[in-house]
Amino acid sequence: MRKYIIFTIVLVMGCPLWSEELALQVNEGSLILGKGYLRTMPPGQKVTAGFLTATNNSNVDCRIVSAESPLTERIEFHAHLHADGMMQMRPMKTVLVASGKTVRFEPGALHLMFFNINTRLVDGQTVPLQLNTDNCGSQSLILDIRSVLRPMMEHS
Ligand SMILES: [Cu+2]
Repeated sequence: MRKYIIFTIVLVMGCPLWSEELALQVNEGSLILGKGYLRTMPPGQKVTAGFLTATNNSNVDCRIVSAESPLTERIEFHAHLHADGMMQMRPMKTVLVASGKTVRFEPGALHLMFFNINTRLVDGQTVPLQLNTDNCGSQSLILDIRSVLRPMMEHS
């Protein structure tokens, strides 16, 4: 352990560029999550989609690397693609939220896919979600559960 620390100090002192980069390192809590919700599932289905916005208020780019929820052990990031006239979903390993930018997970576009759900999702209830990132720490938010039958509300 001590060896590792000394090695790190030498590295930092020996390389001005590297230490500048360290000074730019951001505090956790620089990724702001909002407008989170999860769709209820039609009977018999165990898969559903979740949506939210993620704003990176830090001065470094951040990648969302994983998502956790008590609802399931398997949450993926999916992008929608139009290929050969077909709508396809493509899993993404990570989602980049560039410095100063907002990424929207929304219907028909980038979304969170929840698999193997064994609980019934009830409109009006909530479910916690945590997103883990490389440079922006881990952030949590509460997802509202919304019925697929409820009319979509437009936000101004
Ligand atoms: Cu999907």
